[in-house]
Amino acid sequence: MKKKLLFLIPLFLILTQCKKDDDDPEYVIREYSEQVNVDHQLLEDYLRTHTFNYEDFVNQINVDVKIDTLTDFNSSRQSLYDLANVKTINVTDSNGDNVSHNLYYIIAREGLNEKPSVADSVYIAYDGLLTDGYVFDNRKFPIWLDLANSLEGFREGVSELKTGNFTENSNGTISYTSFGVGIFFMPSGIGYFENTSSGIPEYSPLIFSVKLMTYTPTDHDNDGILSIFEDVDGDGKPFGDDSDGDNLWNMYDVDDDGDGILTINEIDKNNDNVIDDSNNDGTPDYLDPNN
Ligand SMILES: [Ca+2]
Ligand SMILES: [Ca+2]
Ligand SMILES: [Ca+2]
Ligand SMILES: [Ca+2]
Repeated sequence: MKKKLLFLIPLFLILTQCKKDDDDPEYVIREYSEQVNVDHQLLEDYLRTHTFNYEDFVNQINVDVKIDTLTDFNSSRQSLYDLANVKTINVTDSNGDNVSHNLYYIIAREGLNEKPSVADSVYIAYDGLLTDGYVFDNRKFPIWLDLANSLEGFREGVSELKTGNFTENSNGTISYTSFGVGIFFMPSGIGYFENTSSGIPEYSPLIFSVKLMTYTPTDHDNDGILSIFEDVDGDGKPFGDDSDGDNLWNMYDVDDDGDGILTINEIDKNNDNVIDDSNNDGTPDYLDPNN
């Protein structure tokens, strides 16, 4: 275990040295295919050499995720690597190739109720840290975040959690219980990649622990179709889907087929609560420029 922990140090130095390339006018952004293997190695070394307070999540109390190094004194504990699931996410390289990225994730507590979609707004408390332990963001009290505008690794992780229960207290505040808690470990390609952000160096793998209090199904363009259902190609994500080719994704486009009739006025003209498909060709009217 100790040997692997030492391996983290030289690898981090390599990353820091590469950062100096910033001053070089010839600086070229790395390819995802090149960076992803470095990041996977760094993350897997981290996962194998760390653990967390998983016992605390067996009952339903409100506890924080505490990540700790595995040492000779606690080596019988399960490592993060033992506990992690992997979700693969494709990112397109400059030559058009799909590069598979691993989102390593641990569901510390599943939660009880619904999962948000990757395009919904979530009410969450979270910590964000680097593999060297530096905490770059900390939200002890929950805030609303739009997953559609969040890092890909972040929204793919948070959408694996379920909400819990809430009760309104006599003073008007709300208490949340039994909500989902997760820990997400992402290579930089589904994080900030070459960008720096509040103390995060470029090409940094990121770690987030997240508590999901509640969420709101979100319709970004208010056209009557929830953003997650504006996923025309059916890949589970509405990002990049653009039926009329006007460079405005359907989730932000109030006239999805570009026929001059607003989607909201085309969905259900006869008010029977069924989405209209006048010519029965399988394409609903709001996506069919000829209807
Ligand atoms: Ca919509
Ligand atoms: Ca469009
Ligand atoms: Ca739309
Ligand atoms: Ca239309």
